[in-house]
Amino acid sequence: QQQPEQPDNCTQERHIEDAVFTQLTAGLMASQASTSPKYLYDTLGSRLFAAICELPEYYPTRTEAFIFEQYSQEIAQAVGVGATLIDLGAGNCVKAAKLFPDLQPSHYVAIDISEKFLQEAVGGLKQQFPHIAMTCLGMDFSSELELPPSISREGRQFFYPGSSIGNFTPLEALKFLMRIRKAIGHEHDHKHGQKRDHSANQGANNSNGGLLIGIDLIKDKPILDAAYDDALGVTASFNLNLLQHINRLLGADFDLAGWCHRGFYNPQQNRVEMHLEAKREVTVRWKNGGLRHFRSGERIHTESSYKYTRQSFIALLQQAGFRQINTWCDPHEWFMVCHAQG
Ligand code: AVI
Repeated sequence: QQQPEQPDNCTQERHIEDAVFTQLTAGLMASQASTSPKYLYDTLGSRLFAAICELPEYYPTRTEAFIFEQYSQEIAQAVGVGATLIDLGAGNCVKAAKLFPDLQPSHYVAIDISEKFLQEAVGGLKQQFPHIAMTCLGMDFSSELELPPSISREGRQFFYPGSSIGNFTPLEALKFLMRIRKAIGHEHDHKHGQKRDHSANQGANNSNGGLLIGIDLIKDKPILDAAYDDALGVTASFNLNLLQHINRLLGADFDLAGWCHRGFYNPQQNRVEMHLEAKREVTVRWKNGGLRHFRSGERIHTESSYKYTRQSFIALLQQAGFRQINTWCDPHEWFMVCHAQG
């Protein structure tokens, strides 16, 4: 019998390229032009983001690090030792590695889009922590979180630091939290193939899986404005670099000199917005005859970064079915680390 033809790697890559082309051009052609924030992260974009994390104005990285250090014992108690620590968007794995001495995970699973980059980072960690089993998974966890069966369902602790959840809308964030909760799974469900009645189990600690997550909190507008529009112009470069990336992806002809960065807090929507604003009238063209005309002052919305109050994020976790929520903040209450049982 003839086997159905499997798509080869080249065909799969072409499908991905087509999907990127379709998504990007649809965003650029919309009356309010927008692009997904994921296109901010080409190689240079990732380096510029690392530089942002060092800026005096960008408080989230160092504030989160302070909370992890200050409350390491309490956090370890909530998470529990010997877990399978699943790092979403692991990057260089530095944040998770700092937790290893206190959390003592039995297995560290690093997930990021680029598996190659992960393998280098995890390679170094294996030598430092030879007693911890380590796995690298290259996947886009924002769209699917089905983990291979080799990752034990017992004691899955997801780690999602850096307030990255803020780059989802609150509704997307809720769906993502629900997906994490489903991926935490329960040994019982798995063995018996039945769903638990979660409503009847509220408050009962019958799962040792959970989520450790960093959340940026609502604060005075000038602090947020400065964090996303720094004096050195690193965030501006990070935003403008998106146009170079789009030029490569679409064969487009964005001229960076014709655009400027806007980054500000929008208190009506509880979010920081990043835009690129046309300094004058421009027509941008890309391959296959596509084009878009921008008026002077017209903007492309490139990123939203939602901020929460302690209560509003706890409510979101509860809505997603999490329980036994612990929170830790810095003295100014600028940032929060949460642990929730799945
Ligand atoms: C990755 N993410 C959590 C950052 C944020 O703060 O929303 C991305 C960023 N954009 C501008 N500065 C930093």
